[in-house]
Amino acid sequence: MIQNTVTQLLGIKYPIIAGAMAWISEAHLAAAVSNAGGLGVIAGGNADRETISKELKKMATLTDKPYALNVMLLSPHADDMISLAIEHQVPIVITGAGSPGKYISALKEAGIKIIPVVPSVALARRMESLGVDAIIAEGTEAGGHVGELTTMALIPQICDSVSIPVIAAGGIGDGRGMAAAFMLGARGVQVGTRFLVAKECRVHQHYKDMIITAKDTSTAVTGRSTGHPVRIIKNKLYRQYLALEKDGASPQDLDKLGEGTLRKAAVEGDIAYGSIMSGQIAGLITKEESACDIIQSFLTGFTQTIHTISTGGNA
Ligand code: TUI
Repeated sequence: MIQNTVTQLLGIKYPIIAGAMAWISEAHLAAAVSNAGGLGVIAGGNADRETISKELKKMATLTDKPYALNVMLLSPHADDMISLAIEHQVPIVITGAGSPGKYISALKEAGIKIIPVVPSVALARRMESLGVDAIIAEGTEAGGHVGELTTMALIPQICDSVSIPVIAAGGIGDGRGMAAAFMLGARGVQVGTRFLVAKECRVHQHYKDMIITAKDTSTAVTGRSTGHPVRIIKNKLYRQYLALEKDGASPQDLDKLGEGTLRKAAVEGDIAYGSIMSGQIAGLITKEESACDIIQSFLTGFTQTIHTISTGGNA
């Protein structure tokens, strides 16, 4: 057990939170993470009310441990996701890709903890003033929709700017990364890419294989020019995107190329023309393991790293 402000706030054993991945983070993976002592998460993504309602019902049969619903605020179904969280008494709501401001009073009234993901100090401060319970500070190493700052630069600056607990995300794939994040002031980690290859993760096997065979330089960010930056593994779709961008395509045409492509990769296994969202840490990930083994290996690596440093040993 690691008991700190994050585990106490969330009622969990270990301060390890599953990163939400649209089309991927469903009840089986979420329950496996929660049952192993972390915080499992169901990704609302762009899904509709009925789809997520089913997942929440499933979740209630698979675990009695705390879990979170991630609400992607760019989704046209974001309002529905918040009302579902209240109806199903989801203990924690994590938000991404925007400000949860208009939902905070309703969530608080329902006794739901709220944790926004932020990519900058200004947003972290704004969220704290809105009364959120903690912050997930996500560096640009993360997969999917990302900000500009690295985890290394972002975490200490956010920790010095807010008084609520900070959870680090982006580029954290093992216990060493977790120890590094804690040294920068975080008291929890959010981990996405490593849980993509969990045995309980039902993403298409082709997607998992792309993570397992990825190297350090396999990912890139598209869409910085359109204002929708997304980190993916480089493939044919990526090269098509670059060619269009070079030809001076409009932001609308560029965004259109990406539509429906995450589903294509995650559900259909089209690794050539699907979006394989992944963090930069994919190069570190070499095998499929159970969610429980992933969490245990984080804890072993974390403890060993801190012990090695404090006793003057070498890595
Ligand atoms: O949300 C994410 N990562 C995601 S969402 C996603 S689904 C998607 N698919 C296609 C296009 C776009 C999204 C895939 N990956 N991470 C959390 C995150 N939130 N990163 C950055 C932010 C963020 C950005 C702006 C949070 C707040 C924010 O506020 C803007 C404002 O001024 O309110």
